[in-house]
Amino acid sequence: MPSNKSSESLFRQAMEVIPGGVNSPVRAFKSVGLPPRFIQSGKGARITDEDGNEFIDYVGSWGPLILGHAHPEVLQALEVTMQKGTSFGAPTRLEVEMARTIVEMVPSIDMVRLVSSGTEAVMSAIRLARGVTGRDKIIKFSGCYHGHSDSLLAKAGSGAATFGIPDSLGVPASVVQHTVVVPFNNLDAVRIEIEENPNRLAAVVVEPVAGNMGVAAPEPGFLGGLRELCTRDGALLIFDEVITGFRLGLGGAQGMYGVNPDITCLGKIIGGGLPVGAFGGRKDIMENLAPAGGVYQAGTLSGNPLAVAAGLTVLKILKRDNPYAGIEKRTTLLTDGLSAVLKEKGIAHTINQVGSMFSLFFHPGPVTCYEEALKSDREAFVSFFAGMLDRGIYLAPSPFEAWFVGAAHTDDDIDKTLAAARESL
Ligand code: KE4
Repeated sequence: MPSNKSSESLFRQAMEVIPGGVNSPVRAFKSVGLPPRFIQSGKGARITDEDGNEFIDYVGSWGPLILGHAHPEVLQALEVTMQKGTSFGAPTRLEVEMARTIVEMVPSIDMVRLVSSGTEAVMSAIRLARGVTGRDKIIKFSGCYHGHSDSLLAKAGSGAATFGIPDSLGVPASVVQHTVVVPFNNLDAVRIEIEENPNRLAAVVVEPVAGNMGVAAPEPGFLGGLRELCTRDGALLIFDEVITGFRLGLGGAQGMYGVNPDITCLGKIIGGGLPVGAFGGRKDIMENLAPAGGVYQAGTLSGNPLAVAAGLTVLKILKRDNPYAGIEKRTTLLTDGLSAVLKEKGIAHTINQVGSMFSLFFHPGPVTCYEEALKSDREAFVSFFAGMLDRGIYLAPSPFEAWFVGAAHTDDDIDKTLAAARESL
């Protein structure tokens, strides 16, 4: 068992001055019952913890690092940009270039607003949809996560009640009463909600490919059905592509499935590892945002030059090199290999893969929604996670997250990962 003395000592120190010892809950490794590893550095597909243990990294900072850690061109862009200063609170040329790049790469986006996180992007998109439609109600899907804004920290109300209840302390019931939560991939539930409450819906917000229940793909017709239902009812369709944007291809999930939302939320990859979020859509929608329109939204560090320089560089490389086919091929090598080992050992499992993101569920499957994902064997996951960590493979410390393969992962990394999996299962 590799030493983690420094990580354990840092975790004890952290617990004294940071709630739970971390700045984002999932990092605390609570659901796997282990102390978290404090990471000292990363390069390519590898990270090194404070005890000098090196890992092949399948978290990639939860998705942003599709090109790997410390990419030389990203670092170069940051070096050049930081020499000119780090933030001005004034418009810059870089923001125009980023907006034009996103508009050019995402056909459904005519205009885009940059923010500093995925949470901000989705929270602002909801407010915009409510401002444009004059309606309050929103529909989200259980197991889809859209950041921690109040309206979206809701779980399904009991029984037939078509309003959400708080999914966190501190969220007023009065806020989430406007949030209806239905199962992912359940188009009928959305249809019924709209038929029973016509012209009340401001928006449907969805991860077009779910990444936060583990990975779950949209069933055939689901996204197109949402598009149709929203158009008919005058509600806006919001795709939360914070994970899938520029992950599943240059066109994201909307490009992969050929369904255009009214508003797209982005984050992660477009920041290249620095804090960026964005939301964009048709001009007639986006021009309702202050100062052009009456929907207020703001941010001191929105469009920050360093974050934009990093993100722009990543988008330029993705456009130039288009690494998606190779990344997906390597991902399939990994998922096929994992499945073969699990079958050999007679372990019930389901692997849901879309492009370069996937999840392994210790459950015979299928897993098409959160309710099915919850049936997975948690103990099996915890034991697998620990075995992989001990063997130098760094996975998301939760069965309800995705593995991310990137351009920096090599065939040798895949072989090493499969060897570790064989010993860990
Ligand atoms: P942030 O505010 O964490 O930048 O983005 C929120 C968000 C929005 N939409 C989707 C689809 C997301 O996946 C996220 C954040 N993802 C989680 C993990 N899946 C971030 C990890 C964390 O919370 O520390």
